[in-house]
Amino acid sequence: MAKEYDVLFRLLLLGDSGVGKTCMLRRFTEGEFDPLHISTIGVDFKMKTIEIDGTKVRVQIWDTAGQERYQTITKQYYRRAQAAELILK
Ligand SMILES: Nc1nc2c(ncn2[C@@H]2O[C@H](COP(=O)(O)OP(=O)(O)OP(=O)(O)O)[C@@H](O)[C@H]2O)c(=O)[nH]1
Ligand SMILES: [Mg+2]
Repeated sequence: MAKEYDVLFRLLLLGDSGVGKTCMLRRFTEGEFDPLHISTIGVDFKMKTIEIDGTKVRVQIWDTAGQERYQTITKQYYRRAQAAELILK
């Protein structure tokens, strides 16, 4: 059986509530856009495997909640990420 991926990469999405983190993630992983803004509760994640120069890279994207009341939860995910993307409006 072929290996599902060669490298795992953890990416964290950060930014204020409503800037479009969840929309962007859905577009990237599922190719869909839903204009509704349903605030993320705590943290959610999606995965996608892409091939770069023959290497299968599995990107695990953590979608954090922008609302301040979830900060104590979302902060716990910072340490485990290899990269973070800050989205500004
Ligand atoms: N004009 C415009 N609106 C967008 C775009 N992407 C997302 N939106 C809108 O912006 C809002 C963003 O919603 P979400 O993606 O759920 O926001 P979020 O950053 O995940 O918010 P929290 O989960 O609360 O942190 C939605 O109402 C979308 O319709 C874009 O590229 N252009
Ligand atoms: Mg969200």
